[in-house]
Amino acid sequence: MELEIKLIRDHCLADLNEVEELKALDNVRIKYLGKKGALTIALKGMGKLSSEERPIIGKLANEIREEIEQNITQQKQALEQKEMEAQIREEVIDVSLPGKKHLSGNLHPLTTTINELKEIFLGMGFTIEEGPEIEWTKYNFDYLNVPKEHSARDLQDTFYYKDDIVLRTQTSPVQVRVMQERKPPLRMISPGRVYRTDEVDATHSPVFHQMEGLVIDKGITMGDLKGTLDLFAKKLFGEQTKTKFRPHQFYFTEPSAEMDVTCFKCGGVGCKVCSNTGWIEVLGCGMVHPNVLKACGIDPDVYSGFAFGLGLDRIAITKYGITDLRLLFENDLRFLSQFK
Ligand code: 2U9
Repeated sequence: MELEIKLIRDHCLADLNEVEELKALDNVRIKYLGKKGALTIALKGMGKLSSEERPIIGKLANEIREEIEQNITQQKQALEQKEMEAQIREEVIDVSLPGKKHLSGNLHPLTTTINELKEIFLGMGFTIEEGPEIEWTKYNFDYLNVPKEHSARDLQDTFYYKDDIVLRTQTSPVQVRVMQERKPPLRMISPGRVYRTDEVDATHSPVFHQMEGLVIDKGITMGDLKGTLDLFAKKLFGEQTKTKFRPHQFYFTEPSAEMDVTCFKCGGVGCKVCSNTGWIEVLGCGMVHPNVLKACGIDPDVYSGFAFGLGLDRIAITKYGITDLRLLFENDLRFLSQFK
């Protein structure tokens, strides 16, 4: 038994000399000192020893276990030191090296424009409403007083999913839904994506962004419309901006108009941005047509309202001097990173 346990010690110390890393060290400890370890197993034979031999072997066995455990502890400290030094070597930071440039994204010019408009109307007490992009034709056309045979309903203008389901061509259905759900007074804007079967070119895209607004209350007049939209123009393009309204025609408003603002580039004297007119067309607007009020369960003899609609993409490309609408959708980082 003495020889046997000394052999086990020698083998164990030999194995310990081979150890290169902490995990292996633990395996050696288990192999010799573990429950099924060689030394543990050998010492199970202690029972067969004579009463003279037992204390001697016992003492030797404890010495050997002690020696092995000491050796393991030293090795462990040495290996941990070695691993730490390796880690320090790996993690050494050469502070003279330039830092890694973290490319931070930035808001898309469309998002910046939408947020700017939202801030202006929130400041005027408007709510921001959203609604489905896939819409019933009754919300996209019928309730908006668009005649059954109007070309806007045609396939070449509108994406049809089914006879009575389309991709919305404007965000007006959102206002209709709110007018049917909530009673006046109402003051809201509805920004969002709209779809029309337009060919893609420098100024058209089958998917683009609009923002419409609506005010419904007792005694709302064209004066309220002009005052509100004039203030909006001054907040968006600058306090010196002037506005003018030209008569126009929409089915969902009567009377209707289009609003121009003095060119923010040349202040109205005429330049490339305003094609030398001094004015830039910004939006369409009008007093909500009584048929639309009725279709939404609002009595046109008690309430009146005004509405407006603008193309967000057009506002963004005008404000940022972007010459091609497609740049807004092509996700070219060289273009987008200009708006940091
Ligand atoms: C309701 C009643 C009336 C929304 C309006 C316009 C005028 C308008 C165009 C702007 C640019 C469409 O994308 S565009 O080509 N829109 O000029 N939109 S009044 O009128 C409404 C909306 C909802 C219930």
